[in-house]
Amino acid sequence: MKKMKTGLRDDFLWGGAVAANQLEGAWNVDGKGVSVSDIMTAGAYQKPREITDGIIPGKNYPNHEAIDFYHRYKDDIKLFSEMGFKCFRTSIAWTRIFPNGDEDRPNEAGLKFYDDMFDECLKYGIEPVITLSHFEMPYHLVTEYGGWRSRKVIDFYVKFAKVCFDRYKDKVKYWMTFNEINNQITFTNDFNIATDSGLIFRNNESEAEREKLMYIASHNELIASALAVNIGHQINPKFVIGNMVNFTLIYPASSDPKDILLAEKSMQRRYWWADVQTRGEYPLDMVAYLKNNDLMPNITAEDRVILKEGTVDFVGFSYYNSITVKYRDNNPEYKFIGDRETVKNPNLEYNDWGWPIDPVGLRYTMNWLTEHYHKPVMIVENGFGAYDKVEADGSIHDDYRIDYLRAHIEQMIKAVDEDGVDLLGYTPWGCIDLVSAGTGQMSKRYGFIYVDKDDEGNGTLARSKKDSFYWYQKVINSNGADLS
Ligand code: P53
Repeated sequence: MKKMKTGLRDDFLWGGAVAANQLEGAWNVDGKGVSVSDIMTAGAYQKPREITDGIIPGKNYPNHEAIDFYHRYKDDIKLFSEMGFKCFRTSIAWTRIFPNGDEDRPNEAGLKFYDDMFDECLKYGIEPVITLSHFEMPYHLVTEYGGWRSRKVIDFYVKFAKVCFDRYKDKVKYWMTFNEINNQITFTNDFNIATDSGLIFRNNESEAEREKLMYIASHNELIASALAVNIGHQINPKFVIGNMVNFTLIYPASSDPKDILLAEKSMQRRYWWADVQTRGEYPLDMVAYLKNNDLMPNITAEDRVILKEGTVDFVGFSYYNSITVKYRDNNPEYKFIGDRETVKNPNLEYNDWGWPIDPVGLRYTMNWLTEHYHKPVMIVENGFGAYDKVEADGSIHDDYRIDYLRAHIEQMIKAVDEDGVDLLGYTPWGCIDLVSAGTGQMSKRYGFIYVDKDDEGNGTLARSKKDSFYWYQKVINSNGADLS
């Protein structure tokens, strides 16, 4: 059904989202160093990616070539502009700017690439929305410093942020400090903790040791994030700088009060990073948890000032799905680690990778974030990973993707129109097919634009338009009024 008008702002940022490591390729070109994502092999559904110690010849590292955006960005950005994008969310590969992370001076060839790429966006009136760290820290910082467990990494990150802010201050207005900083709550998952914090465990560290290190690393990242926000605002007071959390809404499995309390405790444990980044202090429930479990990182008086002075302007979040948790008697502390508490939600359908589909959860999420943080929000990832079929004539009928996005955009507009949420923009994930972060597959596709490449790395890399391309073009053109 057609609606005549939505309450979305006139300057609403419709666009798409990607991350440098998942599409640029050119992993060792123009002085780029090795990042954490460069040492991850291809996995599959329920087959985790291997995190190798450096690059081992003969293994398949899908991020090395990815979709070669590094050499094809002009054509790709032209396609984005054809869809009507108002913004394009990507990240700056830290290893293009500081190949090892601890150099004194940045790599000019890396800086130049982003200058040219941002110019290409601006040529079409597309606003770059930039994540500073998206799962791609220099691997050297892992081997030499142990990743974010070291406070020294704060200085390296802040230097990287400052170089980027200075260089691109007239080209980029919207920034985010760390992608999905809270994924590491599932610290038993090697991928999540390596990508978020560069914590790679090779010595059978216990769960307790992992958890402790995760809170130390997180604290260091939060200090780095706050310092970056503060410096960014000094460099250009017009900068709009956000945090970024993965929002996986957590429902109780039943009306049993124990399930409800577990869901609440799980939400506290999963989202406290955003509390610190928006309010500048640790929430009381986390202070209690960290103290009671001997997990409290060393928080200095100076740290407290830094956190207060570096709060964000908006809350960026990704939303793919909700999860549902069930209380078990062997969990009297109402701990949340991840899969252990998660049960299937009989009210929802699941995609081929076991992710539930829950558009109403997006509206709930937008309400929750607004009520907790009182800041504008931006949906910087949302989307449907699916296998696509190319027909004999080259067309791709991805109506399942259109259905998913339509249902989510409908709920997004209700949250604005009926619930008063202040929403800056919407950038669906993987607007052009790229390497899946979680599995390393090409075949888990999100794009409006198809890329001819398979999981073994074969294909021409040619781009083509899916049905969803034309659909999203219409959505943007009508500012969300025409979702048919
Ligand atoms: P893929 C796990 C859970 C939710 C979001 O994920 C996640 C992950 C990591 O896999 O990551 C975000 O590619 C992330 C993107 C990622 C996207 O979601 O595993 O910010 O880098 O590609 C989708 O299907």
